[in-house]
Amino acid sequence: MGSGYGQRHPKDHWTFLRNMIHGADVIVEVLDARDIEGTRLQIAERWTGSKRLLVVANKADLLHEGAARQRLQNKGIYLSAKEGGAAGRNLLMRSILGRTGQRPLKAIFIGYPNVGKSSLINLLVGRQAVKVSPVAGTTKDIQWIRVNDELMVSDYRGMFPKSEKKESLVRKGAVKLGSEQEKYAFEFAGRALISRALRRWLEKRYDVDLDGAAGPEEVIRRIAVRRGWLLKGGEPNMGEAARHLLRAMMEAPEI
Ligand SMILES: Nc1nc2c(ncn2[C@@H]2O[C@H](COP(=O)(O)OP(=O)(O)O)[C@@H](O)[C@H]2O)c(=O)[nH]1
Ligand SMILES: [Mg+2]
Repeated sequence: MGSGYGQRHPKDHWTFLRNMIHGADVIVEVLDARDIEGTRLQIAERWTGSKRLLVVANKADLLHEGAARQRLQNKGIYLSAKEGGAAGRNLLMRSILGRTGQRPLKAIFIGYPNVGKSSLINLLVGRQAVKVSPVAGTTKDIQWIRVNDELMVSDYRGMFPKSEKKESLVRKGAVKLGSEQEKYAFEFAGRALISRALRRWLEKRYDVDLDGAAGPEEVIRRIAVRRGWLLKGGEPNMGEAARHLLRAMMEAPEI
């Protein structure tokens, strides 16, 4: 595939997505508000065309307080499936219905794994209509859900370009991690050494002082000691701390 898509997800998944896009009235592309550019599915945007596309930058609650928000293409919106409440639900509803006069309208939610597609659908429906999970890759099959007389919604499995590197998928929370957890926790700790804002956020989260930490290992060590994650002999339990750190990474203000 010259487009660079389709290898890690079998080709059928892209074909299926393309067919779904053709069959839908509105396509809601869910992005991570912390990485707008990095979580776009550009090929799907091309299939969609701009008229039917609604861009939703989700997880806006995780952004740094007062962080500048870039303008989204095509009157896209910032939202938090977690904290949006009734106002968020109304904004999403109005934005979808405003794309076209078609009624009932069929909207599909697409995007990277773990950006909050299922959570946004649940926000719309007002109950746990689809499964939400912190683990990437849980939405497997298609189901149309009726929100009301005007709107039917569905989500599709999380997708990402074939060319995307494992490191960046981990950073975006888009892949499940097995034995390499520690390695990526170290990478995250390393980013906290470069970004002062991220470091401050970690310090607050773990009530720990990270100033002057020489490297990622020391960041993790200080957190382990501060939180009492220790091995039998009293040595810091780096594995335990790394697992906690990876969970924190999902909620960090920068990814
Ligand atoms: N903080 C925050 N977390 C969210 C938000 N939306 C979803 N999540 C969390 O992100 C993870 C993935 O959500 P999910 O809806 O399953 O994503 P999907 O894979 O795109 O369907 C879950 O742990 C959700 O609780 C949001 O707006 N803010
Ligand atoms: Mg899902």
